Amino acid sequence: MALLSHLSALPTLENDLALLETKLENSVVAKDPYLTEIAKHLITAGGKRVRPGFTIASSAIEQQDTIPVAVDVLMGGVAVELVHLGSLYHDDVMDEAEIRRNTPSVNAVWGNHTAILAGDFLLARASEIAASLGTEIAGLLARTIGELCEGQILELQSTFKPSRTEESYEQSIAGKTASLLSTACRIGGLTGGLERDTVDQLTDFGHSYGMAFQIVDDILDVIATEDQLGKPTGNDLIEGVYTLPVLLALESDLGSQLHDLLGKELDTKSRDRALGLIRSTDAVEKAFDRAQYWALKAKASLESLPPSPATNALFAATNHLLEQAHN
Ligand code: GRG
Repeated sequence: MALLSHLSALPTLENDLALLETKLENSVVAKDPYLTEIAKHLITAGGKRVRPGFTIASSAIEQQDTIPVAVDVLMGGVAVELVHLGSLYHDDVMDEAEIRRNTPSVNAVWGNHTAILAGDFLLARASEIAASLGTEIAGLLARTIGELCEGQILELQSTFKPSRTEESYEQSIAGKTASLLSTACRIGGLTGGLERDTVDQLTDFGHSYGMAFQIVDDILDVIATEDQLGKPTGNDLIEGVYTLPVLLALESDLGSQLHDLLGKELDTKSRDRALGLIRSTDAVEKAFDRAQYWALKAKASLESLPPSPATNALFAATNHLLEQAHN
């Protein structure tokens, strides 16, 4: 899915993202061309650039006319995308993932040790850029990296546990996903020189959008095809990560049948049975309602912002998110 389908209401974005792309690639050049190649691997493999797109759009919410994007805004976007990339390098090692962005993962090509170090290198470059944007942004990005780790550790603690609570799930996705989307928007507001109240509204928007974004991602893991996902359907189930639709199905009439299948490694047949059970309950519908709750909250945060092409783009991106899970 192209980013422009998220933020197409902002006509300047395509050009701004092209500028960002060059800065992103330049930001990971190392002394050693071998490390540069590894650090560029997932950048050149694609990705939607949702987070830098939100940084740029957030910085522009008071602009009615076409104004060239400021370098600090672009570099803020580069820093958030580098943190996202670093987390993907580490996540793929943890999941032993073979494919990312439809390309062999870094760990699959160069092995786990190199993938971890290259991920660290991306985080280091993100931190250096954040420091050049001032102490507030440096502190914010450092805190966000910590929140990603906290969210991921919480998820790890509940793998293969059908007793995982919905509260624990929400806390985990707030850390591993919503915190970076929230920070992407906040950095856009800060580098765009916006008023504190506006920056806070954008931060809240990013958090709520991020919550909806991860719930939709988790719904798709249950309902989408392997072709659409680029990985096996029910991959989270296989890895023992019981997401919201699974937890809600466990509370249903079919919950005890599902419970009997979970808590251990699944072969393809059991995975398909579990998916069949989940799909035959109202769990997906209920999870969608939860995504909708967060999407409405996200849009409520935008209500008091000035109407502009960028504000409209953030509204449209939120609506687009829900359409994905409702088809
Ligand atoms: C070292 C920063 C750091 C973190 C360590 C591994 C880890 C802790 C966190 C993992 C967090 C993670 C992978 C969350 C999933 C977030 C998510 C929904 C990713 C997919 O985002 P998209 O759809 O992907 O924006 P593209 O490829 O389009 O960029």
